[in-house]
Amino acid sequence: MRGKATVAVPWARPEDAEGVLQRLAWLGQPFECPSTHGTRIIFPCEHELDDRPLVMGIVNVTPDSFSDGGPFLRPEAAIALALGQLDEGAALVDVGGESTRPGSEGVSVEEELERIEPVLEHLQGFPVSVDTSKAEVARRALALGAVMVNDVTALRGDPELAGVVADGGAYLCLMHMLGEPRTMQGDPRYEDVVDEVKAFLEERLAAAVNAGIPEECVCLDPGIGFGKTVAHNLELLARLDELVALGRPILVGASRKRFLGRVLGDAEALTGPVSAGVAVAVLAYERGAALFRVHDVREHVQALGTAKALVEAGA
Ligand code: HH2
Repeated sequence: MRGKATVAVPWARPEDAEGVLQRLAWLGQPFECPSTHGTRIIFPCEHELDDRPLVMGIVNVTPDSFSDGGPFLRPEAAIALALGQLDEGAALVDVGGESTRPGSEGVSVEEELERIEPVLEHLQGFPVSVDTSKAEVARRALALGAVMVNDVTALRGDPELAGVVADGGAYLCLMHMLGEPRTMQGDPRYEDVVDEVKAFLEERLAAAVNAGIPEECVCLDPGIGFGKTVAHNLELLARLDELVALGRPILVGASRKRFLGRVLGDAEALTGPVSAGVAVAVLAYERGAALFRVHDVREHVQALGTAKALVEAGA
């Protein structure tokens, strides 16, 4: 299967087929493929991910995520959240079982799988991304129908992960992070944050392609809040066009992050307001961002839909 660049989506319920096909239209023209488990729908992984803006709903199946840790640890709650986000217009949902908030310690493969497996099982047939850096977790998630791996370590965390993504024909998000979650907000320094993030993403994209992952399946993310001061985050967002110039879709994840609270004058803020995240998303869209990883899907879908209409009216 290596290098074949297909995404296999097993059906959960045949009656959902029409809606699922519509939601996955951005992946390209699907075709049917009989398998031992029944008919699977294969999406050619050739889409440029450029039908922007695309909203990715965050589903944190964790006890300790920075803004929503706890409430979605129960599978039923996480599933309801994901289905609600898809109803509100999310193009896909990003299911994660490990928090990467500043200071977090990480969890074992077993624990991560225990958290997300029941959720992924139920979401089969829906467009799901798995937020993990572990090859074993990604392998299981792809087997359960996930179409994207969102790796905050950009393939530096687990040497096996690139092969799993390539073999699974999955999309991949490569994110920039300085250091590791436990220590990253200590005292992050850059000569020029945009130049350094850009060089990093370029190098990681080349590494992914070398490992057999088609370039067309990769999106890039500056990693807002991952080893960055407020000033670094603002500069990255202000000069986003320089990252867009890399030629791959750019994903921005600013939703509820603490730098937003700090921008608004609360030096002790642990989270930022939804409205501030929406403002960032709209301006990032205007600068060329394609994907938006957010907790509050409805607000972002509405704001970005309006921004798109405005941009197109002026084109
Ligand atoms: N941010 C978080 C987690 N994963 N992935 C990408 N690609 N980009 C991001 O900015 C990003 C990410 C952190 O946010 P959240 O999932 O809400 O919190 P936690 O890591 O505490 O679960």
